[in-house]
Amino acid sequence: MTVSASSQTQSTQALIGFDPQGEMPSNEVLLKMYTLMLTLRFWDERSLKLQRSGRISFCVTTKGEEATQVGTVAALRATDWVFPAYRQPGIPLWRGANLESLAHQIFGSAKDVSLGHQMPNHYSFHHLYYASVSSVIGTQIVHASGAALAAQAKGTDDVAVTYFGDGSTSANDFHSALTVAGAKKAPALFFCVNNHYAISLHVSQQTGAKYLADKGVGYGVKALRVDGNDVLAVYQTTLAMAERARRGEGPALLELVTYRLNPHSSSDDDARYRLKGEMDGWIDKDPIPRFEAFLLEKGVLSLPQVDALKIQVEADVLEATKIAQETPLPDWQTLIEGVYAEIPATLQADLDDLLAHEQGLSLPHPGAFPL
Ligand SMILES: Cc1ncc(C[n+]2csc(CCOP(=O)(O)OP(=O)(O)O)c2C)c(N)n1
Repeated sequence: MTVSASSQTQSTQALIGFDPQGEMPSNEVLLKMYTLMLTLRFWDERSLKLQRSGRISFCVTTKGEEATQVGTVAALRATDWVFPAYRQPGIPLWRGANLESLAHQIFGSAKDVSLGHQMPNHYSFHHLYYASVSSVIGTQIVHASGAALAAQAKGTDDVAVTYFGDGSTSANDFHSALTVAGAKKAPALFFCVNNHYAISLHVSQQTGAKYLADKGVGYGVKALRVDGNDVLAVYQTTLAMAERARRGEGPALLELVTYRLNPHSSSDDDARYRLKGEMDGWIDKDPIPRFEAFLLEKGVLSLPQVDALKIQVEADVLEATKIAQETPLPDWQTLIEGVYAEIPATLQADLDDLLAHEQGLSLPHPGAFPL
């Protein structure tokens, strides 16, 4: 028997775009989607400025990837569990978290739900069915398969979803999660946000697969490639795959093809590895102006409304971060609380030691810096 080399590497994944005949959100929802995309953009800008001026320690942004968050969450139920990576702040915001709670988290203020124990941008919104962010690449993918199996066992028609990057498809957890979900037809949606980079590693060096979506095929998981910069294409495909999963027809892997327009994080210098000229084409595909043009053309929004919205959203972001910056930090004692039922004497002794030193250190409170 002879096997041709081409048949082994062949891919059937066409890029899915917006279908004008497909399911459309109401005008009210379209406006909410656009407003959230703008909010995310201003949130990124503000976070980076806060980090660069030393007011917060670190940040990851989602510039360019707004449609992957907003298009997916708009198509889900508010009670579908989400297991995020660190680039999905749009999910809790869509589900009703306010900007202030995100701001408290990045400052690690006394009003942060994790009291500064997590890195900035590593949010937890359990009441919004949004699990804590883990920095460890890929761990959340298995959690989604587990939650999907739980929904299946309970006989509900909930789906569980997870987000991860192109680099995360090389993690062991990707394999484990898709293996079990495929075998058990678990109602899970796997959103692979292909932003083309895993820090400095371009996706072309990450895998020999032609497309990341192709990886789903081997697990018996429905696999699709979607234009991740077209919020309506993302919305329509997510809706269709969620309905399919709710009917018991199994999981789906959606490769959302997009591009990271900022460095990996505030600790990264992307000038050292970006391919020359690569960014330009992607700036032209920026999901926000694209969606804005659509809404203007359809008469959902007018130009004066767009301008007013931008001013309002920017002001809201500024106000939220101002409040968080002026909020005291958590009490030092909280450093050692919340893990042990009874705090070990050695830990308390360490903290007492730290407090004794702190008297002489005069650490600046982030709120001491002017905005
Ligand atoms: C298990 C593990 N290995 C390595 C790292 C270091 N690390 C942090 S982010 C990252 C790249 C992740 O890339 P990708 O999954 O494509 O997501 P993106 O950051 O592009 O959204 C790596 C390797 C980590 N956090 N966890």
